[in-house]
Amino acid sequence: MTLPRLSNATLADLPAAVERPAYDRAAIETGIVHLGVGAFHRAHQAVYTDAVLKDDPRWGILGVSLRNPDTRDALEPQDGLYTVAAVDGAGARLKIVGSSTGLVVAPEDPARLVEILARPTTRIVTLTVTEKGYCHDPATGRLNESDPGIRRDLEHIDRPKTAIGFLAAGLKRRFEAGVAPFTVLSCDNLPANGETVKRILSRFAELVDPAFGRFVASEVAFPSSMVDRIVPATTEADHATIAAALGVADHWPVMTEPFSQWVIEDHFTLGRPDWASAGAEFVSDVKPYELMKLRLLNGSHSTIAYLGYLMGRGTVSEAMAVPALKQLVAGLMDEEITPTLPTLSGFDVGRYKRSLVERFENPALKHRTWQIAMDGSQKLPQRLLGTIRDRIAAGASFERLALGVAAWMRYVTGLDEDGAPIDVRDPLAARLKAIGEAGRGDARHMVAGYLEVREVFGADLAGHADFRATLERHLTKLLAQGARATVEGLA
Ligand code: CS2
Repeated sequence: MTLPRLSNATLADLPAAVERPAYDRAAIETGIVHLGVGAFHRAHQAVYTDAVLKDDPRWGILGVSLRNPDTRDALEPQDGLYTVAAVDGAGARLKIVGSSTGLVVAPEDPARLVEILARPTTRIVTLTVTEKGYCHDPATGRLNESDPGIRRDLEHIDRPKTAIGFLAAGLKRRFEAGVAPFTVLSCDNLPANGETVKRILSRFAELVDPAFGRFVASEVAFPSSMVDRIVPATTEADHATIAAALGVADHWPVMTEPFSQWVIEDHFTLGRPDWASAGAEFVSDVKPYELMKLRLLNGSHSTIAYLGYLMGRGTVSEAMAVPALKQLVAGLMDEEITPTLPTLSGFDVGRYKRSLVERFENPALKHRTWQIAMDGSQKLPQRLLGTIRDRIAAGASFERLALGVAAWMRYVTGLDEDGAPIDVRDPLAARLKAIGEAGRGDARHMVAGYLEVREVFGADLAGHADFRATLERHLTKLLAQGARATVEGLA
């Protein structure tokens, strides 16, 4: 039997327990353009925004895909509506989110998107384009001027391809027309994401035209934000579960956890939604929140992902079921990460860590270790390497942190512990694999090769003898005895 499709017309037929938009969708205006309408955005910012629209309809979100039409093709026939399922061991809570005012596929008509970005009614441009979407050097946080996308966009600023190119093109139009700039709000897991995107975009703009560069650096607001919600990629099985629960078909539901957090610097030049009424926190400095989250949550996540994958554990909750790995993560957080964090008054870090363990153990979330393992070259600097730098500066140990890095080196060789290929997804995948091959199973050579990847490690860590020796020791053991024995030896 073919089920009818989720849409404005079928909203009224949904089971009573399913939450749905509490406002007139026809009255919503577009105030935000969002670049990167992936699962994370749809389960996070779009949900906070959905909650404010009944009181303030000015902040609907026009979603932009920078690459492929999949999201638009799935959601447009359902009027931009989709399900967010918050799941845990106790069950699922379903909500239909209606904050989308439309979906645009940038490569189909880049000039049109530039025109939308230039409209005075576009007051905020938000981004979740993942770490690599910033076309930067992850070790320094600076624009990578030899990135092919950046070079291309500098030549064709009227029809860009990259997120940085689109932001610049929209702002340039406004600069030329005397229209106040939109606020740029990064929602990616980068350190000081506002300052980082400001540095990258100002440099790009300067290369286009020095006067425009000064405008971006001085007139555009770039609040930093800390975003947190675990949102694994949706599976086929999820589609069936959601359809059974709704009685209508949703071609792209999003599965997530009940937890959600958003901490934002309150610096918006053309206004903003009252996201605080939906639970977001506005602060003057996001840094302590961001360090805590990137290091404790994401640092542990990456460590669990590489070691768990190598142990044959498909999901984070399965990896956490290995007692030695769970213990390793506890030691990593308590002994090596927590001492590097600034204290936040009124914040209970012990409770935060306990809740992280529970979140990682959530049995209903099928969060693949392979998914988190992606793009490690872009993630390691802010997740593990900054913490290692702080530990080195304090003369303190970094054994478990370095094991996470060694496990990444083992993983990106592209062969698992049974000799089967690993589908390594990373902008540097080919180079990383070649380094692994050239090392011929010799940990010393391999570590030396990987440390040469300066855009990840920087010259300081590459030249640190103790860091190098610790990596060699861990990698030797990972290669000879496997991840499980290595973790058991350290936990
Ligand atoms: C994860 C994050 O995929 C990953 O690298 O560590 O997406 C993580 O789930 C989120 O940052 C949680 O807020």
